Amino acid sequence: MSDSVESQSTVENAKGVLAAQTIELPSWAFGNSGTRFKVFAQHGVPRDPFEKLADAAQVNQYTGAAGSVALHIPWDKVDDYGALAAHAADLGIQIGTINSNTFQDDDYMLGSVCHPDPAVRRKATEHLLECVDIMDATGSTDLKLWFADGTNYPGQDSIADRQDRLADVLAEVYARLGDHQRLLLEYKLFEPSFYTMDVPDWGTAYAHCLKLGPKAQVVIDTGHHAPGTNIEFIVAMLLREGKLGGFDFNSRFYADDDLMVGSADPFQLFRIMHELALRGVVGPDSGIAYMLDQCHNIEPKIPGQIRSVMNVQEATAKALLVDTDALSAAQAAGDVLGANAVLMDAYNTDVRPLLAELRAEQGLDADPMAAYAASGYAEKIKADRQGGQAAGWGA
Ligand code: RM4
Ligand code: MN
Repeated sequence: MSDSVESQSTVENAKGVLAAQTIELPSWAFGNSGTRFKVFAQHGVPRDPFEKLADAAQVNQYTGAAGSVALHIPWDKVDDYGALAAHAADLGIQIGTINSNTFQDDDYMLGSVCHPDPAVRRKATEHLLECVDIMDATGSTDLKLWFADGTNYPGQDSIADRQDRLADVLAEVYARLGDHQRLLLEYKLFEPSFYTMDVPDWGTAYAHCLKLGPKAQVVIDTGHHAPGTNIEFIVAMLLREGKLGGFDFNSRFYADDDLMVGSADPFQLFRIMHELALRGVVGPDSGIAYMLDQCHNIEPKIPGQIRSVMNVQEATAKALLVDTDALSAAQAAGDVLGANAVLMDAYNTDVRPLLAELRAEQGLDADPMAAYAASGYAEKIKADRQGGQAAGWGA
């Protein structure tokens, strides 16, 4: 970084944006998880949603940037959601997005909201409406819908009819939303359905959201695309149309790997954050929900989440350091190499000292990973959480 006055103000601006940035954590990241081959149980994992929130609060304590937690229903079902929200507040965090789950019931073998049997569609719809009831109780504003629906074989069901069924259910759920609540529709290219997914891409999600109205927006899960997909283009398009509701951040090498965001392709994460930084929509007032959707199958979970938050912060910091005046000038002049160099200069900046400085200014430890490791919390939960049923993907 040069010492020029301009770059100093760029750095100060970046710090201001970074200080306000928040990244929502997924409750399920703290429970046991694995692949279809094996779930490796870890010691000290939470046994209920209250303990998941306690672990999430640790991530917030050391990063200062993770003040809310997304719930997954029914994995995080409790008798008293008001008590759960109060517990979150006691921990200095809050409950964020409510994620529905219509993929773990025998009835859903041929789909949920797109199922050919109206009784199954009704059951799925009731679940989605229940999720809105939970939002009312927790104060959550966002309902995130991801559907495993689809088909495995050509001819199995009517592609078009399934879209009609989907649209009907979405309309019913949309009508149930309060004024301050949103419906966020997530797409996924494939898996668990292999021939067609009913919401396979951003175009399908966008078309449904457009028809539903302003409270319906699209969620980009970074792991849900074909290899090589230009995700930042999708970001730019949805932003342009006012339909970008949020992100499920994670990394993928091959399919929906759910690895730590920024681990597989930090340059892709930077390119995504660049599109957002350019339009000034990185902060909590942007109306874009920045969430992680990850599973820590072999690494410890709390540090895995801390590292992920730091990875997002680093990509954001680099994006905020792009010299936008120089970039615009190079673009206007048709200076291909110059424009690319402006971007790469920012990407190649080591922003770790800047973030360490910011944390110190915020009263945080400059090194969140080391501070958490030294805190003794990991040892404490291993000792304390004896007995009971460890929470897991699906519980
Ligand atoms: C799905 C999708 C959803 C997530 C579930 C666990 O693939 O990404 O967002 O809630 O997995
Ligand atoms: Mn997701």
